[in-house]
Amino acid sequence: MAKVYIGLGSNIGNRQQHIKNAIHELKAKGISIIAQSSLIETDPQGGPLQGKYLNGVIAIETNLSPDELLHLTQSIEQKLGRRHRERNGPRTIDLDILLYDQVTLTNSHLTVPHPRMKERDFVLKPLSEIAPEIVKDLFHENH
Ligand code: PH2
Ligand code: MG
Ligand code: MG
Repeated sequence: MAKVYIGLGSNIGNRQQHIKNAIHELKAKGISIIAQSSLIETDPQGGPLQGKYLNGVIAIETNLSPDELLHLTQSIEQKLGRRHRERNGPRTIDLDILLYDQVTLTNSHLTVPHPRMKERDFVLKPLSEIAPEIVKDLFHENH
């Protein structure tokens, strides 16, 4: 089983409900949720003028490959009504694969670890709540 950290974000409609629904959908697909951060309200970073986000991070265990998991998270985003694909624009629900075990990979759809996670307090804060050692290690890669 791979241990995977997923970032959750929403800034349209009932943000908390969208995040709850996303977690529900993951469980319904056989994904075990092993840790869940609190949800924090954050100012939008980048993109157009848009509303505040609710953000959180979960840890899951899965036998899905990174690409299979990406396929699942994208299908959940669609099912929960995500339509707008504007870069950094407002979204009903965003599910980002942050870390997948120790895997590093880049293909045409996916880069792991998430390339911008280290610059994003809205990821680091909830991640440090459930995995403080990982956040420490992210900034001490040479040790
Ligand atoms: N996601 C983005 C762009 N900007 N800002 C906040 N606060 N939270 C997000 O989840 C977020 C963002 C692109 O996915
Ligand atoms: Mg994102
Ligand atoms: Mg995304």
